Amino acid sequence: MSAPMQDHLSQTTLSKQTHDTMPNQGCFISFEGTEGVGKTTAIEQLCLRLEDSGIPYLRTREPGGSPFAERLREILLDPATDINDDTELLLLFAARCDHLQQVIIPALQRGTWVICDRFTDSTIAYQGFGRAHGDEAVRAKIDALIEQFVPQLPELTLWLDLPVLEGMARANKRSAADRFEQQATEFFTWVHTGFDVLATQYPERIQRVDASGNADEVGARIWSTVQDNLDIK
Ligand code: Z5A
Repeated sequence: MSAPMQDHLSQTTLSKQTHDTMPNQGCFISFEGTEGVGKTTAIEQLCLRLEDSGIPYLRTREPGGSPFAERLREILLDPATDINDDTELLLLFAARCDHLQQVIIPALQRGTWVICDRFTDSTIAYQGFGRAHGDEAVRAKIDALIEQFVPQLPELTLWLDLPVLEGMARANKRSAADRFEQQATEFFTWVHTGFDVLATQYPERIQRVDASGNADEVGARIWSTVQDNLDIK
């Protein structure tokens, strides 16, 4: 399970940040994938590399990342929460709206990189595909919410791709399952399809990273993908 937001403001300047899309802004990177693919582990490794490169970063997660959104996270993940799919979707966007306004946008504006464990692609994959099996009307609802309430999308999304059962086997070694983790394998197979569809739809932003192999191998693949896509030396 990923850590709540951690602000790491390096003492060094942004001089090593050479990405040229928004030179005065921090980069926004999201991590995506089905359950247990190793996002938390991979994010820890990326943060160490950013630190070595003198890049100030903020590590955060969804749902959550701001005090109010963390309260919604507790509700969303609680197995005792009994809500319908629309309510779940709106709570996720309420959390996201607060997270963006209170945490993500201010950080990017002060030149801090934001490393976010899950973002809007998870909503399309989990709510749009896991829950609704790719139903176009549900996808349209999610796209409309993104259009209305998400002024900033990640510049780079790292999709850690692993066969669903391998991810579940990694995750099952841990503590009790939350409300999402209790879903059947079929749910996560749909979620995986959702990420696959998104990677095809947004090939510039979403980079698929092979999440098989040990943590160091995955970490090295991620660093080289970040370097290639954001022009870090
Ligand atoms: N959700 C949603 O439905 N809609 C949305 O819009 C958003 C989220 C934003 C958040 O749960 C849930 O919210 C999520 C989707 C839903 N539910 N699910 N499932 P979360 O943040 O608590 O959980 P998660 O995002 O799924 O992450 P996770 O299950 O904690 O997994 P992970 O962070 O990807 O993996 P990890 O903790 O780094 O690693 C899992 C285990 O594998 C751990 O024991 C590691 O030591 C081990 N590991 C890691 N890497 C490796 C390698 N390379 N080899 C072997 N073992 C490894």
